Amino acid sequence: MTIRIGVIGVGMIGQDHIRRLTTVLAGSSVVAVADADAERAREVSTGISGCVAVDAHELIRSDNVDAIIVTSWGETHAEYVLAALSASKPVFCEKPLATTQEDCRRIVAAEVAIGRRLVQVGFMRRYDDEFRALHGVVSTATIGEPLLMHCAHRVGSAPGLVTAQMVNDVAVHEIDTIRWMFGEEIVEAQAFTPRHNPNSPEDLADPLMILLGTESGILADIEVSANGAYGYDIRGEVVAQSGTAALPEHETIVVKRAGQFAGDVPVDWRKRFARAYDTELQEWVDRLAAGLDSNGPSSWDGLAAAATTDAVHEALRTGGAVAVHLPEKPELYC
Ligand code: NAD
Ligand code: ISE
Repeated sequence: MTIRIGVIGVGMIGQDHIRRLTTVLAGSSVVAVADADAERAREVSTGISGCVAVDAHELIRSDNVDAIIVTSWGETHAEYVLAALSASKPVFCEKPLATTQEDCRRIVAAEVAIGRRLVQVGFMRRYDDEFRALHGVVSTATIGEPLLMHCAHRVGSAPGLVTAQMVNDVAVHEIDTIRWMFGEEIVEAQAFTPRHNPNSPEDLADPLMILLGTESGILADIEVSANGAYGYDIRGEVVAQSGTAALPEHETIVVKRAGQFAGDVPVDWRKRFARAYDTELQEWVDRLAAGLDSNGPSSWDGLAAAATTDAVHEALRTGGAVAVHLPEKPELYC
């Protein structure tokens, strides 16, 4: 069975996902696209055989669309995910699930009312070979009880980025990674703005340091840098009772010559996580084709991430430690 997919939001990642669905992965076709920029939607549709450009809500309701991918701006995700749930259709939503905790709670409530896991959130690190290997070391207790995690999310340059996005769009990946790595909720957040990077606009909190505490007392720090200038660098190291485990340099050939060594740093997320995005979407399509609901990052994971980003924002405002508040976890996500 071929899954007929409609994509809402055909900017950078929307087009990248369409490329992988139509040229790399198996089992699906892209039959409709929508974008607030109708001309962009039309242009993208002309490059895909059998694809039409339509209004987003028409796309969701269409009998020709089996499943939906939402890759529009974060503020618009909740509207489309809720509409997909009203139509009882599976929906893959890029992160963040929604930009407010209230919207995430509405999505969780709608999904729980249906009683099926129809929503998957695009936390693709869970599909990355290197993050999976790190998770394997931690979950098999090879290095004993985990105590600390150091994370860095360094972006070479991010024109137009604002401080709220440093948290909701950038650090949100590490927030999900930390919950997934240790299988625990985050219960407390602090945030620090150290000496400002002169490469960045004055009103951007760059770099930003976030400290998160988990239920069992593991402490995780996240460095978020938006204008590090040297490339896209994602780092993660777990410190445990009897050893440490860290992500390697990503897929680089190390060249040694003239008394020095060198390798490539990826330019951005498209190169660093290319295989993870492939795996994430192929597994999603395969489960739908087999008549199975999603088993990937859920609406609950989206809500837990939003509760943590809210706490980080409050920590930035108040300068103190802020508790993360979550409702009781519904059975659907246990
Ligand atoms: P983008 O600006 O390149 O593209 C977004 C597109 O959405 C644009 O074409 C815009 O016109 C369209 N859009 C805006 N409002 C809309 C609406 N109401 N209805 C329909 N279309 C609308 O942004 P992007 O970099 O592609 O990011 C899109 C989303 O994907 C964001 O939520 C972002 O956080 C997420 N993202 C995730 C990853 C990842 O690593 N998982 C990477 C990049 C982006
Ligand atoms: C982007 O939206 C992503 O999600 C990328 O994975 C992230 O690394 C980047 O910083 C964000 O802007």
